Amino acid sequence: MAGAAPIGLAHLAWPFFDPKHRELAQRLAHWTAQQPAHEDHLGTDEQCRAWVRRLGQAGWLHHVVDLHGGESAGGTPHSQLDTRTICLLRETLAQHDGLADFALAMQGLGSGALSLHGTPQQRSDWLPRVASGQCITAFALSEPQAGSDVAALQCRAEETPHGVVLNGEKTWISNGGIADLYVVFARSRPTDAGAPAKGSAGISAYLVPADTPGLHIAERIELMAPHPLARLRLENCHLPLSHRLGQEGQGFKIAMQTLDVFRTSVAAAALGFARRALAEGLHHARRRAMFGTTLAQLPLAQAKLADMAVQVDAAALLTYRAAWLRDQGQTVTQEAAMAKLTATENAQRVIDSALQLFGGLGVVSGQTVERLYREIRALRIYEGASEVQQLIIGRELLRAST
Ligand code: COS
Repeated sequence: MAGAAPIGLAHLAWPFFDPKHRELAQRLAHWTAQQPAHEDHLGTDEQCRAWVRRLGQAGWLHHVVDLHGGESAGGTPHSQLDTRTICLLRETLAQHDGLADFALAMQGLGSGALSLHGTPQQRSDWLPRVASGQCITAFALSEPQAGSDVAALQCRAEETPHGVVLNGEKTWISNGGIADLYVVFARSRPTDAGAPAKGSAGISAYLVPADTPGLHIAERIELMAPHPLARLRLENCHLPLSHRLGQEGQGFKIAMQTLDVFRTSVAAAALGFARRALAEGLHHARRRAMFGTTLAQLPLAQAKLADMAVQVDAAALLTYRAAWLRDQGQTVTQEAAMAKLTATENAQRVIDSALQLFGGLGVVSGQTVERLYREIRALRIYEGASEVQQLIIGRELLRAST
């Protein structure tokens, strides 16, 4: 991390973590410091592929993929994924390079439904290659008219005894264009009248290899902080029924359970970006001469740094709580939503404050704080916008109080 003081690992002393997490975090910090960052000459797709390869070869992707699966005490699928480990991975990688975090996270999100609901055959067909970085995955849920409102999705799956045929459109698909495997959510169950079932009922999940005839990359989408992203079109994609994940009609719950795991990790990534911004702000304030002293000695700058530190720790506490609770086998729908909401919103404020401390330099292209400013914005939207998290928290509160 050229230009900034190294970020400490003091939070690892907090009781949320076990010795195995502390050991992993030390090893990861050491490995990450030796990796290249922002290899812009490679182009976004190539950078992303390179990160997947490196993360796979170093063994880190094994932590976002569950080769064996399992159940919680209540009998619902509960993968053996260790949420605290995933959070530490994302937090650390995000401090180094947003694309490194993205590459790791999308291997997890893209294969999350397989980790949770895959049959032994489906797991062995795909997951070892996902974990080694040889197979890139994507989670294809959103549609032009169904982003926050997943239950409104229109993509059709016609199941017959001989297979399934998919037709429709998917958009905002991370890894779209470079993925080898798409997990596609589509409406499979007709109502009695023969029309598609409404709402969350009747949605199923399917494994769609990238070379399936009829699967097209309709458009590549450019973001302000680039990562591979595309709109997909599915035209008469024929698949064997063995490519359905879980039971027919379970797709909505599979999607929500997958998001329950990875939303907490979005919070961790935001925390990583915020920690980096705080470190950059401190480093700069100590060195910037101003009014006969340094910026760091000015009370207003100290107040800003103090606010930044409080927001980082508040985000960290909610993030680690959600991760720890899930690792105890608990359902964390509300806690994950609280963590994502707080960590992403706080990170936006922390990064904005860091940029303000840099003054004009902060908006110069290529400055770390300028890059962080572009990188954080999408996290308040993807995997459930802040407003969706508020909706989830509100509903959980009302449910618990009846
Ligand atoms: N785990 C398991 N089951 C869940 C669940 C979860 N986290 N959340 C909901 N369900 C179940 C419900 O229990 C309900 O089951 P029954 O029909 O058996 O009662 C069913 O799923 C429908 O749930 P609900 O009524 O809450 O559905 P809604 O359509 O109201 O859901 C929200 C609304 C906003 C919660 C949902 O659409 C959502 O999460 N949207 C954001 C999606 C998102 O993150 N998009 C980004 C895509 S990835 S970049």
